[in-house]
Amino acid sequence: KHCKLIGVPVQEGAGRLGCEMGPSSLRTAGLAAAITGLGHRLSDLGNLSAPPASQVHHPNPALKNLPEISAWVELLSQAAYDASAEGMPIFMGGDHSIAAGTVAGIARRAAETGRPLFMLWLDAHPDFHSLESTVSGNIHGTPVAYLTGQAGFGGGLPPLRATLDPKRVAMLGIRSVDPAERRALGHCGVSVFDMRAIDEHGIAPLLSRFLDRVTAENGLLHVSFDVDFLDPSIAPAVGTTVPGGATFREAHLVMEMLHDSGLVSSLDLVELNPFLDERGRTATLLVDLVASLLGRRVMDRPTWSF
Ligand code: DIR
Ligand code: MN
Ligand code: MN
Ligand code: MN
Repeated sequence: KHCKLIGVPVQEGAGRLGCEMGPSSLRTAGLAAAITGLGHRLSDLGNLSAPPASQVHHPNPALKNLPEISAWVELLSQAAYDASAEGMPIFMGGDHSIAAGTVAGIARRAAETGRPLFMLWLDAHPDFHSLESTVSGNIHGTPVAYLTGQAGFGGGLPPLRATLDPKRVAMLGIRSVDPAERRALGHCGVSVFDMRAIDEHGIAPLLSRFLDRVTAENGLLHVSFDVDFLDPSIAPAVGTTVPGGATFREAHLVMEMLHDSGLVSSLDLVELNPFLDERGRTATLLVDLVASLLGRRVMDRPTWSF
């Protein structure tokens, strides 16, 4: 594989400062060496620079930093489109608002290649607010609604060249949903595997079902990984911790299964807030999870003879 690291130092979409240090922290934790150590080719394309804010006005006065985020989304959409011509882009956020741009560009690329794009959203939150329904005003709570073409983004975020079919989106790890998100998700076609579903069925069967669909349709798969997917006890460096998240083993299993599927064509690593980290602990865990996604394993299976 040819992996392309792209740093996206955005923090204006989150409720607190610090995510702009995410790319540095991931580099310091050894992301590049972990990837090349597995035999992959790596290009670190550096960090993108903040574009000038867009001229946008939206009637919702609660929205924070919309002109800045709108400009980032425009820039990222083009950057992701360009990077996805060849190889596997890995977008190092930055808060989750960056997915509005990265996935928009990937979706445009996928539409041109004629292959359906699927998305796996690993997060405590569905990020399914519109610019009208958000209560916090933090735009990192809105990208999935935007990308799937829901109403309520006109005049705020740039028009999409290609939308993502909500029936091709699966969310895993969900455990904090605002009332407006719950209503919108109820009838839109997105598969929401919340923590209860994981507890009742196990994470592997749920993920398998989704991956089988992607395989059957010869799809591309974008994975958007929010640090708060993980339980705060193993990943404290995120601004919006929610108890009861994915365990260390569940997270690695997801990544190992994604590797074995051979389906992942692009990745976001978002919401890492190094200011809240404990000596790089969360960044190091993310590096190890990416390694699992790219083929690190304990043994080459099967090794059982009885
Ligand atoms: C909340 C939190 N739903 C909001 N969202 C977060 O601000 O709209 N998403 N933290 O990852
Ligand atoms: Mn998120
Ligand atoms: Mn989240
Ligand atoms: Mn949010």
